Amino acid sequence: MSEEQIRSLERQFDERIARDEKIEPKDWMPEKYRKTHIRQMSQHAHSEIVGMLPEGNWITRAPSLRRKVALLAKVQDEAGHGLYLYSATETLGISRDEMYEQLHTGKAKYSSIFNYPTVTWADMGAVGWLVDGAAIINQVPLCNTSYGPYARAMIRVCKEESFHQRQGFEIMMKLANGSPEQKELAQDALNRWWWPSLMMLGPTDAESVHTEQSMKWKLKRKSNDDLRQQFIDQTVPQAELIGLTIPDPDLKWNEERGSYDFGDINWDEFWQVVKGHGPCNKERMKARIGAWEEGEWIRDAAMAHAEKKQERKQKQAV
Ligand code: FAQ
Repeated sequence: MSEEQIRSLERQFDERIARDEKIEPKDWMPEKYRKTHIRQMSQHAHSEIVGMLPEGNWITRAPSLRRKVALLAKVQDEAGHGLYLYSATETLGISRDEMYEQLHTGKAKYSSIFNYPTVTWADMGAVGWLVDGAAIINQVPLCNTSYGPYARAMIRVCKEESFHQRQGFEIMMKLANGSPEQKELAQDALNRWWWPSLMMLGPTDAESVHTEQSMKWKLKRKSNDDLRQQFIDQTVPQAELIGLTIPDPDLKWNEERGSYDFGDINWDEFWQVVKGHGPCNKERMKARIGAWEEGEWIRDAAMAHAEKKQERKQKQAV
């Protein structure tokens, strides 16, 4: 293809983005657009799959049948989200095996938030309320992202996330209105999950290397800082409603901005976790790599079965 032809395709592509048209797998797209989507979408898929681990830790210890059923359903939903997202990413020309390889070798990231431990039952409340709450705020704009398969996957994911957020908030509400010990558990979980939840929405806009280009391509519709502010403004009144205290002495309503001012985020901690030095990074990777290795026999068996079925079909056709 000549340079002139490429420029013309790029122009047409930019016009389609400006008209808010969805880009579909077989459409022409700039190589960087394809690669950026593979990066973000595969990391999103990995986050859903790794994100099953902190909550999976509590399924056998849920305090009642009702709580167990809800938690089990939630963790299964996260598996489903990971699978839609891997499928959507495959439409960009990368195989699932390559994506797993990138996760297992540390080439691909997954969300920092899943490298924190879930030490009490109240953490199931905090994860649902705060982590899924932040995930919804980040993902609702993605329902309108420019790449069709990603946008469509996000619509279903968001519907399920809203159930997740509510089940978490309900756990927190119940604990916060329970005995003094239960309230303390809820407050302790909020204290531990608040700051990592703010970090989860990504580095500040000034530090975010991808935001500018991703906003131009309408992959991202809102910046990391805007989403963080939205999350804080939405969550503070919820904490007040159930009588819990956000662990930030600098948190203050700013009448002029119509938003909360908040304290400094420990970005050193964030980057340490992203680089693999968080409290549970090693444990999470060990669990994922272990599952992949232990699952080899079943992948082989499924392939052998599919081949036999195909052979039988061919013999019958003769
Ligand atoms: N953790 O330039 P930016 C969920 C990396 S799903 C680790 O701002 P971007 C559901 C970033 O990748 C949670 N790394 O990047 C659930 C980049 O490095 P790279 C996941 C992070 O892409 C709930 C570098 O820093 N959600 O929670 C993080 O424009 C409960 C520079 O950053 C998604 O993935 C981080 N927190 O903005 C499941 C949503 N933040 O790639 C189970 C889709 C940034 O160049 C239980 N993703 N980095 O090596 C996005 O919206 C974006 O990718 C952002 C980051 C906003 C996460």
